[in-house]
Amino acid sequence: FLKAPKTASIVGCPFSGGQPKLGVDKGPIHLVEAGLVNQLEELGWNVKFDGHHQFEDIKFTLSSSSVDSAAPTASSADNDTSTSNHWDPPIGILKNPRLVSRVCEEVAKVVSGHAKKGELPVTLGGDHSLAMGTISGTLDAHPEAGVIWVDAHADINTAATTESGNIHGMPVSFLMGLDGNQQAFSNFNPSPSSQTPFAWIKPVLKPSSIVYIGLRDVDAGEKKILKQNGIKAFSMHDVDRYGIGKVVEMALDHLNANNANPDKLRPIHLSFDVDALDPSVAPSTGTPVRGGLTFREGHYICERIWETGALVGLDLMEVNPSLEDDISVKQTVAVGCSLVRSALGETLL
Ligand code: NNH
Ligand code: MN
Ligand code: MN
Ligand code: MN
Repeated sequence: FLKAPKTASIVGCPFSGGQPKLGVDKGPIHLVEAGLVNQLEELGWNVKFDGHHQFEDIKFTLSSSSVDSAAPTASSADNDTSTSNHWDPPIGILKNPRLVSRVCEEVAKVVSGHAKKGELPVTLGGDHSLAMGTISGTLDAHPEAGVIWVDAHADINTAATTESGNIHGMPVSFLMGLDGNQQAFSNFNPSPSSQTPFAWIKPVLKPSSIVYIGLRDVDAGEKKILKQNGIKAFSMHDVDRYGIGKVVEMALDHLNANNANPDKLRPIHLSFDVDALDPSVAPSTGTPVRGGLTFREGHYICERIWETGALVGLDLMEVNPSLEDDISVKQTVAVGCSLVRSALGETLL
């Protein structure tokens, strides 16, 4: 008999508010224009894609409602749009907190909606702050899911440790409800028309429910957080020592050892920051760090996770088509599509 094809829902998120470089919002548009939808259909997927999500209405609502009273209002000239809007001034040093929060809240609803229908949400970024939305959405639909976070960076800074104030370096701390954030927002006074940014997030991601692969640029404050919380992380050093095959087995074992239901494989959300790859493989990204994953190592991770049959959510983040030359952009976009195909079952033979 014929098995009905599985459905993948593409969630295109042209959003760059979690970091200062323009262009990362064009990532999803380039990935789709490169033919991703067709490519997944050719793998046998039923692909749902009804256009990229527009966050303009969120911007409009925020900009037309008054700014929260506790926020500093003396902020910057109006022409300085790259860092902050007068309607979304920094909280502490966190940039665009209201916008990032509202966008992620919307993404969480979309992802959870798709996942609850039994579809596989494939979110295309956009910057990695979006993972607050995607992982909240996945955990809403699959509370027992574990996360594999592939990145050069740990993205676990809190409001107390971040040096940049870029929220794409912080999503994991909000998903875990770490202390440094509670404190920073505890004396924040939202206006009647708004709520405290990120208060909507249910901090249900347990430290034992995430594993990192590919780390090589982790801030001092983040190293402390990883140690204090006993979070499993495989750096590039570990990839060199054990090889990618062993590293992925150890990552899967770790998640499944912490499974509430030991007879069942744990559902997996894969959050892939393209900067995990070496800049020679994926040059067009905002914060490239040398010494990254090879083309094959990146693809192996995706293939092996697909092979488990446990994938319930996928993010491909931080492709920035405005950075580097045309050839680099093409290469990065092509690699992005190819990682998604691998995670959705493209086999070599
Ligand atoms: N750790 C730095 C920060 O918090 C860099 C984060 N940049 C990323 N993360 N691209 O994936 O700002
Ligand atoms: Mn949709
Ligand atoms: Mn990241
Ligand atoms: Mn990164």
